[in-house]
Amino acid sequence: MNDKTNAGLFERAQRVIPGGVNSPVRAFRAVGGTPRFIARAKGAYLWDSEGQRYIDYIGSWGPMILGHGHPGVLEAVRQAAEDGLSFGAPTEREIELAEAIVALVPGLEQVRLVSSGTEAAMSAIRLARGATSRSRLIKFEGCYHGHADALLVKAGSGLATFGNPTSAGVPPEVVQHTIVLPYNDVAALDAAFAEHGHDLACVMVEPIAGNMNFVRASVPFMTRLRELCTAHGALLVFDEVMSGFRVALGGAQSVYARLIPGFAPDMSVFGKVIGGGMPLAAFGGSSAVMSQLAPLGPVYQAGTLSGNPVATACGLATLREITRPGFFEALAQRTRALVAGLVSAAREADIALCGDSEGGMFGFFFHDELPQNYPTVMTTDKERFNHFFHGMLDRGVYLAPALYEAGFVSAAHSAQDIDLTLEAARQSFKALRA
Ligand code: KE4
Repeated sequence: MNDKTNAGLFERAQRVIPGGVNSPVRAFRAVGGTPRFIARAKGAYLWDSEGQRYIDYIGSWGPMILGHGHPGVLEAVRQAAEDGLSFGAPTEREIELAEAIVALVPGLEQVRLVSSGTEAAMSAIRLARGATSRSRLIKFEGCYHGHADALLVKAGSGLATFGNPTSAGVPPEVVQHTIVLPYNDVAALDAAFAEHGHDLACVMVEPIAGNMNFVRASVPFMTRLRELCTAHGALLVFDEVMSGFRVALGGAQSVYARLIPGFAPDMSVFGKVIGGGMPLAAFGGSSAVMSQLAPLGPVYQAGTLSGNPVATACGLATLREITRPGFFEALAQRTRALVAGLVSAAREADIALCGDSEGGMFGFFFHDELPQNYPTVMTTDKERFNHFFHGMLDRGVYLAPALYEAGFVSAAHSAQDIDLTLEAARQSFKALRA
C-alpha cells in the first residue's frame, strides 16, 4: 500500500518528477518544509493527502475566484466533456468566450485563446515585434510574465524566490533585446525611451504586480509609461494574467482608467480566472494589431488545445458568475477585511506588518510601509514571513508558500473563514514574538 503521507508522496514524487513538482514554487523551497499534496478541494477549502483541511488563499494562484467545485462550473464542464474533449476545429463556445472577454475589456477588439499565461505573453511579444517591425522590449524588475526565454530576465516569481535573477539555458543573444527597468521609476523610463524609444516594440508590465507580492504601479509611473509608448510608437502590453478579472471585472486597466482619464493599454494578456482552473489564457488588442496574426498576417502563432471546448466551458461559466451584480463589491470587501485584520493582529503582537488589496487579490509585508519596487520587497523580513507561513499552515490556513507571491480570496470564503484565519494569525504572530 503506497504511503499517502505528504512526506511519503513527496519522496515518491521526487523520484520521477524534478523536485517532486510540476511548477517550482509548489516545492516549498522558499519557505522550507514538506509541500502538502492536495487530495481534494471544495469552496474555500483544500484537504491534503493526510485529510488535513486548509482555508485556501492560493486558489490555484488566482483562477479559483468562485472557490473550488462551484456547482454551475462543474455542470458546464460535465456537459462540455460529454460533448467531446477536444476537436482541433473551431467551436461556437470559443466565439462566446472571445465575445465575453472583448465585451468586458474596453479597447479590446479581438483576442486569441491559448493554453497558458506563458504562451499568451510570449505570443503577445512576438505579435508586438511583428506589428512594429522592432525587436526591443522593456519589462520591469519583479514582474513575471511566464517562462518564455526573452522574459526570463530578473523575473519576480519563482526565480526571485530562488534569488536567481536570470535563468540558466537562456542564451545571451535571446535576452539582448530585453531591457529590465526598475518598477515605478519614472526617471528610468525617460532615460530608456530617450535611448531606445525608436526601436522599442513594446513594454510589458504587470499593472498591479502580483509576482513581487502586491505592488501597484503608481499613477505618475503609469501615466508617463502611456505617454512614452504613444510618443515612440511602442505598444503598451498589460500582463493581466493574474490581475485580469481578479482585481476588478475589467481588470487592473479598468482601475487605471478611473485614475487616468482615457487610459488604456494597446494589448492585454489574460489567464487564470478566464479558464476557471482549466488550461486557458488569451491575448488581445485592436483588430489592426491582431490581424497581423496567422492565418491573416505574417506573425505565426498556434496551439493544438487552444480554445479547448472543456476549458472554454469552464471559463465561460466562471465569467458568468463574476459578472453577477455585486460580485466584486462583496469579494473586495471580504479581502479588505482580511488584510485589515492581519495588520491589526500583527500590531497587537507589536509586529510591523502592512498590506494592500484590490478586488480579490491581496498582499502583505513584514515591513512598516508598502514597498513600491522589487529591491524594497527584497528587504522585507523573509525569515519572519517563513515562520508565519508555517504557523498559519499548522493552524489550517494555506498562504502562498513564498514571500514574493500575492494571495487570493474567493467568493466562497465566508466571514467565518476570515475570522478563523485572523484567529490563526493572532496565534501565529504571538508565536513569532515568543
Ligand atoms: P502560466 O504560464 O503559469 O499560466 O502564466 C504565467 C504568468 C504570466 N503572467 C503573470 C502576471 C503571472 O502571474 C503568471 C504565473 N503566475 C505564477 C504565480 N506567481 C503561477 C504559479 C506557478 O508558476 O506555479
